[in-house]
Amino acid sequence: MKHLLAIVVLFLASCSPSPEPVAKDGTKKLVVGFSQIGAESEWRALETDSIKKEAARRGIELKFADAQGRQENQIKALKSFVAQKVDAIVLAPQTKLGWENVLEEVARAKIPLVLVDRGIEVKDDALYATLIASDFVEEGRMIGRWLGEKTGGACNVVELAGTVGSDPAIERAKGFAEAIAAFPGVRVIKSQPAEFTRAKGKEVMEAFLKSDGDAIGAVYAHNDDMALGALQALEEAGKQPGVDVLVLAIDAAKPAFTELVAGKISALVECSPLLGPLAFDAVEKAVRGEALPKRTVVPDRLFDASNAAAELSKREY
Ligand code: GYE
Repeated sequence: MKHLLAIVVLFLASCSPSPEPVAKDGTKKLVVGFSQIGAESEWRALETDSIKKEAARRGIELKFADAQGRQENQIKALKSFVAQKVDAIVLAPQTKLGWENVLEEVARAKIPLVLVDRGIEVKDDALYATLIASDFVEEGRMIGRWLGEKTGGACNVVELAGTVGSDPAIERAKGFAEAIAAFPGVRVIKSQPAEFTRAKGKEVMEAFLKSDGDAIGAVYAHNDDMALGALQALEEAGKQPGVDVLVLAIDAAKPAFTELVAGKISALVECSPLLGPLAFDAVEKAVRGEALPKRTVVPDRLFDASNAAAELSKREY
């Protein structure tokens, strides 16, 4: 009889749900799922770090899922967050399309979803609470305008584009094209995706140098990492970046910023990856049921030889 009782008690204990996470002050801890794209760039590593640090600072339990560059893994992560009944979800979406079904599942479970860093296209904007990101079209315009003005309106450009179908790749190409349209002599002679990585940036730049060699006046890379890969390719081909070929990019994190100060990169537009504080302000408001603006734009600045050196020691990322 005693044995039977012990077995029943053990059984019940093993079936009881695990206790809800509790914060130091005794209130229930928020549990937030974060679906990250991967670790393709310096920017993304900085964003991951900012989100993890901010969650820890606020006593939020973060369930972190790295999709290793595959949207299907992000969709799986969202489904698993729904199954785990998290309080909110933060999503950095790899591509613009393909979210409708899984976001409907999230909405049915009444879990607020905050988009960070990239936007998506869905029929119904109510599928997400808010988007916190830079204005990628404007980033592209700023670089395009700079190039048009600095080159006196004549230059052949090769473009290293970001991940196909991603918001920043689409919008940075669009903004740049829009700005250089005012300078008919500035032309994109080749454009190819290089996945936002240094290795691909180098590989594609090598191919551009083979096909177009001396005709190339500038490289426009949709992010720092591809620009750093392009620098390597240029130097290995015996070209002097900043003199023979101008290199321009977006992100402006420390490794590329250092090359800007050294004169190898000629202009950078920043894109802040420090989204943790804004993301969790939004999460906490959404969980409380407060209204949020559909979009918060993170402002960006342009840096070149005129202001880079003074900025370097002040850079936060
Ligand atoms: O510019 C790039 C990255 O989504 C804004 O993704 C982000 C971009 C960033 O891999 O470096």
